[in-house]
Amino acid sequence: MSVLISGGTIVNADRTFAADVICDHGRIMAIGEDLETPDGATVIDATGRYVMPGGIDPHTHMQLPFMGTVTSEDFFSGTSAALAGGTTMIIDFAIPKMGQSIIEAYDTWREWAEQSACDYSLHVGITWWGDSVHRDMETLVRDGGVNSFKHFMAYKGINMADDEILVSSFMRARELGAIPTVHAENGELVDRMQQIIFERGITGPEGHPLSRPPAVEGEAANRAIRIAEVLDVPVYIVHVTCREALDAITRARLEGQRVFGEVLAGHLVVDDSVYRNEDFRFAAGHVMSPPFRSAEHPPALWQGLQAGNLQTTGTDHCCFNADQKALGKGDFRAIPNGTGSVENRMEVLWTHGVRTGRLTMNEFVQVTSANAAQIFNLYPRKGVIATGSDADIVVWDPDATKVISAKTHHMNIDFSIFEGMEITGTPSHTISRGKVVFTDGKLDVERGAGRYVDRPPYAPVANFRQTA
Ligand code: URQ
Ligand code: ZN
Ligand code: ZN
Repeated sequence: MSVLISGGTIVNADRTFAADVICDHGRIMAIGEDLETPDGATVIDATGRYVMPGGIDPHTHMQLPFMGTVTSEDFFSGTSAALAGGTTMIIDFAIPKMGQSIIEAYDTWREWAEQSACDYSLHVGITWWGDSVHRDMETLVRDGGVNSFKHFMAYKGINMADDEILVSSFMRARELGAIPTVHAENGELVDRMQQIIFERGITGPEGHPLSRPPAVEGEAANRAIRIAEVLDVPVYIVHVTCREALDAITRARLEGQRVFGEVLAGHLVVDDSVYRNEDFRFAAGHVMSPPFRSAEHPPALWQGLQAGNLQTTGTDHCCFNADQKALGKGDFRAIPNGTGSVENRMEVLWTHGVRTGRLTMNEFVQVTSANAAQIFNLYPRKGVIATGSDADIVVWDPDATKVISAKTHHMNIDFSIFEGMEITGTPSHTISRGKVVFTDGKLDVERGAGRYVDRPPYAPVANFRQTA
């Protein structure tokens, strides 16, 4: 089954050019001017449209058991929604319980993820430490296609990694040529602040951001970065939300350290006024960690993205419906943390990034796919329109408009953090593994059509550079 995309303008991270594209056997087979239509091919007229690599969302949580419940979005519904928004690959997280074998957790998530409609991969959480974790990290890198390990510096009592775990795991990642990633919030401080704020009688969602101020994130980001500096290992900070964390990343990068930062579409355009809304459902619908920040932070995050100090955009897609959020009525500490937007990332970035002049189209491709593909060693299989690359493509209509709403989105969540946002620029077609799966608003996805994508390790650093 082949597909010809004709008359469009290809936008890659490095350049923009007019050409047709032929896909077959799941790959991009040819790129050129006036290509002949292969026999029986599906033809997409992309005149006036942009042909770009499908998005890679490096941060999702489908089907995650968390805070006494399980996210409402499973791997099929979540990846289907991703495809409707032009994202053709997700990197989700296998998160072991304390004491659980990391291989067992990885196997569990691999099984759940088999339902995916698009390609996927898995970061693996390091939530505790022991000889078996040390050993199993190697197995996952060697045989499991894993080159990134995630550490939650927050969520005390659930899966928090203390400094001892960070040091052990970062060292091991370095030996294996894998990259450590961190959720940067000081979990001890959050725990204490939550208690103090709750005891002061602040029990509603407005207590959530008060218990996790920017300094809590800045401290943790800086600590993770400095640990990585001493151990001479790269580090990737997930969901950077504030100037304090961005400054820590920027400073380290200026010193030549290999530090990467991810920003979520939500944190670029939503601020913390949402938590002061008197409607519990609305305020709790925005409860995630780190929280949305006061209005001076989003412009700083845009600057970080523009300057290249933040390289990737994700969503931290982690959906809880209103009945799940209600678990925290009367105690903000029990509101399940998470919001959903895997379907909206590309259109929000285009509308608020490209159309405002903050990002060029090529930079849009960098921050929505190419950089993630390079950092997580998927490039050039993903993240570029090139002969031989996977046929994961989005055909972008820059003039199409829509209004985002939970009533019309494809995500399995009854709430949208972007409710009412006017969008200009959406996918007209999404192609996943060479198949057209989204056409002018209609999904044609298949459960289980996605494949696990191995991410090989980087050359183990120990091979060419000695630590002091
Ligand atoms: O912290 C995360 O990344 C997960 C568990 C989702 N929830 C959240 O509030 N960000
Ligand atoms: Zn997190
Ligand atoms: Zn997350």
